[in-house]
Amino acid sequence: MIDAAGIPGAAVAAVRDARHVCVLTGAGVSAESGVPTFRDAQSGLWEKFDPLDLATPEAFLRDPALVWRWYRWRRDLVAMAEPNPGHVALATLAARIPRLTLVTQNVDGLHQRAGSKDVIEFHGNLFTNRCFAEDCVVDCDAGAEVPVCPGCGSNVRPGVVWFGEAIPEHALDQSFAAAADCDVFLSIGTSSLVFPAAGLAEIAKQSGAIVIEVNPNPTGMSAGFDYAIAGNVGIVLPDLLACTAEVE
Ligand code: BV8
Repeated sequence: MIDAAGIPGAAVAAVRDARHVCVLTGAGVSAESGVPTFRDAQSGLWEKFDPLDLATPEAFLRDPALVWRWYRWRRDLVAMAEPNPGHVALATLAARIPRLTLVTQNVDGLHQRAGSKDVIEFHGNLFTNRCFAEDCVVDCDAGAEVPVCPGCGSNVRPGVVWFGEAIPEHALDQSFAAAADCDVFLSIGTSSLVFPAAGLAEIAKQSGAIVIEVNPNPTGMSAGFDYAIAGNVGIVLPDLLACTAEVE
């Protein structure tokens, strides 16, 4: 049975009857909130920059002011964004099933603003500031061109995980454990290109979970999912939520 949104009935039943659902979200979940995905062509001034070049410690050491201009541009974009129906559906689904673990690669905080609790921020958060030398969260004058640590005077950086940097240990451990324990793994709005986040689906599959992808475009991992639902989160997730609400 395929329902109106193109969600296979067996996928709906798996989510509805799951003891534990683990969700991994990527930039595609925030696209309908007006936040460009990580690999969409960047707009305006940032068009000539590749995010993969800017989101690195090397870029920050080379030109901290440039990197801060990029992150401030993104902070301003996100500050104007609102959670979309996809974010809200995930927050609502969590209240409807026994256990939902939400792991996000996004740094925009929109899941939390939509009401999701205990969000695991696998790649950190855009709005926190960390001392580059001490690697601790600091309060600082974020308005300065390159904020400095009030404690040691080193440059302050945005509290995100850059390429080549380790995932925060707690986030990594919690996410791996949830992927290994869940009955259903939902991979939503991610190109599945960035590791170790993209490896969570395989951990879930190896552990016997039903793995489901939601993405309007096929990804390099689509063939490995039990269900690859082609669609935008703003449509598919509210429909999935509605289907799981239909009690027999
Ligand atoms: C690490 C924060 C080691 C910064 C980001 C194998 C194993 C381990 C590591 C690696 C490996 N192979 C390569 C690596 C290195 C690297 C990596 O994965 N590189 C890639 C490019 C190949 N990984 C790392 O460096 C990681 N660290 O491994 O450390 C280590 C260990 C110990 C000690 C030292 C080091 C760290 C990676 C973290 C990078 N930081 N973000 C910032 O945001 O500025 S990653 C960045 O990419 C974002 O977080 C983003 O979310 C993430 C993934 O991208 P997506 O979310 O998937 O976004 P994308 O644009 O690609 O795709 C969007 C999708 O949405 C598309 O598919 C589109 O079709 C879909 N979509 C669009 N609209 C919608 C939609 N879907 C649904 N609805 C819609 N409406």
